[in-house]
Amino acid sequence: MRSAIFSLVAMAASVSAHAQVYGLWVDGKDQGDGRGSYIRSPANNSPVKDLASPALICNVNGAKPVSDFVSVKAGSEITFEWYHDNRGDDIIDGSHQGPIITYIAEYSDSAAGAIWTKIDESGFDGSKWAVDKLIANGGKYDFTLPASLASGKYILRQEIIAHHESDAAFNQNPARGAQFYPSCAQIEVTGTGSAVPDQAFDFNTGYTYADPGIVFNIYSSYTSYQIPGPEVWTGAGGSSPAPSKPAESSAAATSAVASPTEAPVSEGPAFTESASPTTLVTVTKPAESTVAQVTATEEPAPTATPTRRPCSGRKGRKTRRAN
Ligand SMILES: [Cu+2]
Repeated sequence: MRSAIFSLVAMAASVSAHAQVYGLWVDGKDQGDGRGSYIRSPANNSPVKDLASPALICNVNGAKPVSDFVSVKAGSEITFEWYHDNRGDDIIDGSHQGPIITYIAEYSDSAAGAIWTKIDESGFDGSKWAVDKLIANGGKYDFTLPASLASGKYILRQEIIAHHESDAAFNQNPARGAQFYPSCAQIEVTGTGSAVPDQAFDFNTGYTYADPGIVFNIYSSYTSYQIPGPEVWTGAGGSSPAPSKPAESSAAATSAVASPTEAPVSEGPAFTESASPTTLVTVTKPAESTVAQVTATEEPAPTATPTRRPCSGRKGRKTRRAN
């Protein structure tokens, strides 16, 4: 059914404006290229948009263990280092504004199910998005691993959610929708803590198209943003109380946020839909035929809204087809 909606029109080699993770730093120390060794790296840097897809958890290939674990002490500062096409480049297109959220789960091969706990989040602070800060910081996003965390193997999952096309819900308009960039790293935690992350969050059921932080119109005026998912875990203990949501994010989303059911309709005119399908589904493996990773092209330049570039346009660089 999904494949009937999509089309294979957009075959052009994709110079996308997306992002993925190169590797981790621990307490300021570069852990080296983690792609395919301790990062369950996807085949490319394309987003996941279908909330029902297993790829929402740890991206395409995310259910496959990789060989290595990064050793970290509980309480360490961890950095995910993101990039666009090459390490240290422009990181991600500036249009891809949105939050950066980090979760942890006790290690499992599949990483699936209600096993996740949120340990860090950064959304919109009133003037800047987490993604703006990520770009300004050369692709590096830092957070602190809870000091109370019990030792053992875990999966750390950090995601960018890009909101440049999320005025509509993906399940109502597959050409649009929030773009998720999940990245999962395998770590082994040492220390004497005993806290076990226990939020039991499941991405495929916990993230919904009714979340105001998932269907969000970034082109409206807004002063706050409600980060999706649970509150940051407070069971971590540690030396200081774990922060709950920042005040700005717990405030109700502004009226600028259209209600999920109305968004696709009311926002329609602002983004004229292309008559030609623009999304390519790559079925990566026969066994994963339900894992439809949306790749390559995204929304064509909205004919009625020339003010924002869509995913693609990167100045002075290889151009990609705008179909
Ligand atoms: Cu993108």
